[in-house]
Amino acid sequence: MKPVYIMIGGFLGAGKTTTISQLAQHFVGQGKKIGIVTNDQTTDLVDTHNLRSQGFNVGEVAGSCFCCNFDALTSTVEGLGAGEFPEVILAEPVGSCTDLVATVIRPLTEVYGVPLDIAPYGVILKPSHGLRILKDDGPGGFSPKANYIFRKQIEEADFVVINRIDELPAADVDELQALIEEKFPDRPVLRCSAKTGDGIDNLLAMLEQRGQFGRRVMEVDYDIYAEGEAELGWLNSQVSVQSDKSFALDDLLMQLSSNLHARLTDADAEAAHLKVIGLCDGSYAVANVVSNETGPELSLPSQSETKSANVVVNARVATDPDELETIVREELKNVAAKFDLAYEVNTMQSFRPGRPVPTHRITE
Ligand SMILES: Nc1nc2c(ncn2[C@@H]2O[C@H](COP(=O)(O)OP(=O)(O)OP(=O)(O)O)[C@@H](O)[C@H]2O)c(=O)[nH]1
Ligand SMILES: [Mg+2]
Repeated sequence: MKPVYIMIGGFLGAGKTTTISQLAQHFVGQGKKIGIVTNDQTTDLVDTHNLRSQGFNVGEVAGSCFCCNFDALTSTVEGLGAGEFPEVILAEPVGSCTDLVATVIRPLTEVYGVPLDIAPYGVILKPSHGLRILKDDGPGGFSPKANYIFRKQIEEADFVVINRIDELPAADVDELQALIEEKFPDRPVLRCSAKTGDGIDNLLAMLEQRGQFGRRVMEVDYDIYAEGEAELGWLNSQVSVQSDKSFALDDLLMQLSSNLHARLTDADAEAAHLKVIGLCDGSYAVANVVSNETGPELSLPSQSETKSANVVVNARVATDPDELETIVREELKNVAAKFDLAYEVNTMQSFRPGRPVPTHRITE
């Protein structure tokens, strides 16, 4: 049996990791060996910590995206099993990448020497920005160039998943579906909640289909793509905190996310995805901000009291990375003071991603 390769695309904060976790649980429940590949421009990935904390086998491509370091993707896939491939490989590309059919799926089929059973390529639509972007209703919080990436992601999809139906008004879901069908016809549209699991059965059925999939190569203006990516400032940091007294890990993460959200809103810097994970003694919590409008949420409470924790902050925000770093450093200081914590910033990287230069690009 060839290993099944499932790649789940979609914009920053769309719900890729949450969906992959649902899929992974399903396959593990079937007794299958799975492996997950995460991807980001630097190390210290909240997603990797999150999925590993759930007990999954995770390999990380850090330092460049799948498309620009195709060999890192394949070597990470090969490293997932001890000498043999997992039966199911779940891959999460960077949420600001597009052109993944030409630069990842086609090369996996046509260049990579190991035969894989490649599932249809699904892209998760992020409603908070999607509705505004697809309606051409103002800039949607981002610039037209970042919006270009959002649209291109949907254009190359074999199918589109409208996520977060647990909280979206039915009228919005209908409107989103109509917009996708109008602007990107011939792509099945699924409705799903990666959080509750609603609709995951339909997603699984879609992923089992085989046929004319992974073929939507498209024209991409790499100048616009590069500028759109660069407009989203990137920050990854890892901080250790400790105190003489116990503190509630969930409260700490929520306070930090709320402070950061308030600062970004004041600075008119739209969050594409801000995520914070706190890890302590076998327990962990995650807080996220997926748009300035929606604000912070504790997506995974730990209910832990602790005297020390490891906190990882990943942020993609439409702002200057130096300004983003200043905000994060100041709010770490403020929150540490409020919780009476000593803290140490172990790593802090902030930058604008460079121009994507794919290893392979197969458009024939
Ligand atoms: N209410 C609700 N929240 C969701 C759903 N899916 C994901 N989320 C939340 O949305 C946030 C982002 O989800 P992720 O799965 O981390 O998104 P992602 O696409 O992997 O994000 P990046 O890796 O940063 O691009 C988290 O707070 C999730 O808990 C959903 O179906 N319903
Ligand atoms: Mg993710």
